[in-house]
Amino acid sequence: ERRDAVIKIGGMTCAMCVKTVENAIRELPGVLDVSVNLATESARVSYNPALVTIEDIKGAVEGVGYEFLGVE
Ligand code: 9UX
Repeated sequence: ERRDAVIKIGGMTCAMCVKTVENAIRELPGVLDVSVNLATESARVSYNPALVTIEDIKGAVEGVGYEFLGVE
């Protein structure tokens, strides 16, 4: 199964922040694709919900020092 979610992320101010968040989310087993947008302070994530949850993604975002502001 493949599911798409847009999550709001706080605290990103530069392109390196974007890459840090993208890499943290991409590392999670079950994440199929991720694209972080600085202008909209959001990430679009495609994932297999049998393998990874929004809570896991929240943990990855917070683990690298950014804020998880919810699912759009
Ligand atoms: Mo984006 Mo953080 O620079 O030091 S990675 S502001």
